[in-house]
Amino acid sequence: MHDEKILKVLRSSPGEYVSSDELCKDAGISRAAIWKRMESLRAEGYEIEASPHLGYRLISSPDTLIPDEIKWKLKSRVFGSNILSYKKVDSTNDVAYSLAEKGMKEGTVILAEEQAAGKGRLGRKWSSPAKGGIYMSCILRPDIAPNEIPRITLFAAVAVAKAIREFSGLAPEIKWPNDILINGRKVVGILTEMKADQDAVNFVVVGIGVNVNTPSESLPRAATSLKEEFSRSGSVTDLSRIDLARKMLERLDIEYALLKKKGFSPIIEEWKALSNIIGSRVKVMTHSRTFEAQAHDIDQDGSLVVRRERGQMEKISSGDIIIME
Ligand code: BT5
Repeated sequence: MHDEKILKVLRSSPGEYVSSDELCKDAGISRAAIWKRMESLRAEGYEIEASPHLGYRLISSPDTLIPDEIKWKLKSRVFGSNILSYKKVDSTNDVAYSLAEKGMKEGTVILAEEQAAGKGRLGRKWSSPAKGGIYMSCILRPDIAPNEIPRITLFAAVAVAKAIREFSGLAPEIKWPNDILINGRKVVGILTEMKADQDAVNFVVVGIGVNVNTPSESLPRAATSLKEEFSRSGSVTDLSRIDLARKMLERLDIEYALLKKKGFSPIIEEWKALSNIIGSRVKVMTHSRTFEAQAHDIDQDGSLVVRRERGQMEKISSGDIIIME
C-alpha cells in the first residue's frame, strides 16, 4: 500500500534529505517502520535515496496513474475531486456507470492502466494496452436535456485538445464528433454514455482514451500516439501520463465551469477554432445513410449541420464523417 503521508513529507523538501526523526514525527510512524515503508514505495517505482546520516530523499516518482500522484498539485474543483485507479478493468466507462448508478458524486474519475474490453461507439473496440495510454472516465451530473448530450462530447473534446496542446506543444485537431487527430491520425477517442429518462439526464459518463506512449504495433493503422508525434521533433523519451492526466482534469474543470456559467456558445466557438472541418467537403455516415455534403456549422445542441447538393441544410446528431479534401 502506497504511503501518502511519507511522500508528503519527502515532497515538502524537494531534492533535499529529510531526517528519520522528521519523517517519524511528520508522517506519524515509528522508526522501525520507516525502512519497510521505503521498500514498499521503491517496489511501486519510487526512487528514494537513503543516507545513514542525512535520512531519505525522493529522487523520482513512477508514471503510474496513482490517485495521490495526480492529486498532488491538481488545481481543479470538480474533476478529480475523487479519483479511483485500477490496474486492469474491462472498461472504465462500465465501472464509472455502475458507480454513478450507486450515487457516486459528480467529478469522480475512474482510471485504469489497461482495459480488457475498451469500448468505442456502436460496439466498436478501443485498443487499450497496458502502460502506454490514459483510460479515463468521468462522472457528471449536468442539468441538460437528453438531446443535448452531444454538447458534453464536444466540450470534452475542446478540453482534451487544449490540454494536449498545452502539455506537448503539438497541434491537435478535433474531428466531429469525438476524435482528436494529430497530423491526420487519431490520438484520442471520446465515448459519452448517459442514463436518462424522458426529459432529464440522470448522469453522464465521459470516457476518454489517449494514446500517450502506446507502441504503434498495438494501435490500428490510422492511429498515432503523442510520443510518436513528439518524436518527429527528435525527442524519444516517454511522456508523463501523470502530468497529462492532471492537465486534462484541470482543463475539463475550466471548460465545464464555462459551460455551466456561459452556456454552450463559447464552447462551440472554441471547438470550431480547434477543428478543421467547417467548410470542408465530408462524407457523412449515419446508421442508415451515407452521403457527401459540405460541413457548414455546429448547432446549439452539438449536432453537425451540413449543406446538401441543392443547398438544403441537414442536422446530423450522431454518425461519422470522413473529410474528403
Ligand atoms: C471512440 O469510438 O473513439 C471512443 C473511444 C473511447 C475510449 C475510452 S477509453 C476510456 C473509456 N472506457 C472505454 O471503454 N472507452 C472509453 P469510435 O469513434 O467508435 O472509434 C473507434 C475506432 O477507433 C475503432 O473502430 C478503431 O478504428 C479506432 N481505434 C481503436 N482503438 C484505438 C486507439 N487506441 N487509438 C486510435 N484509434 C483507435
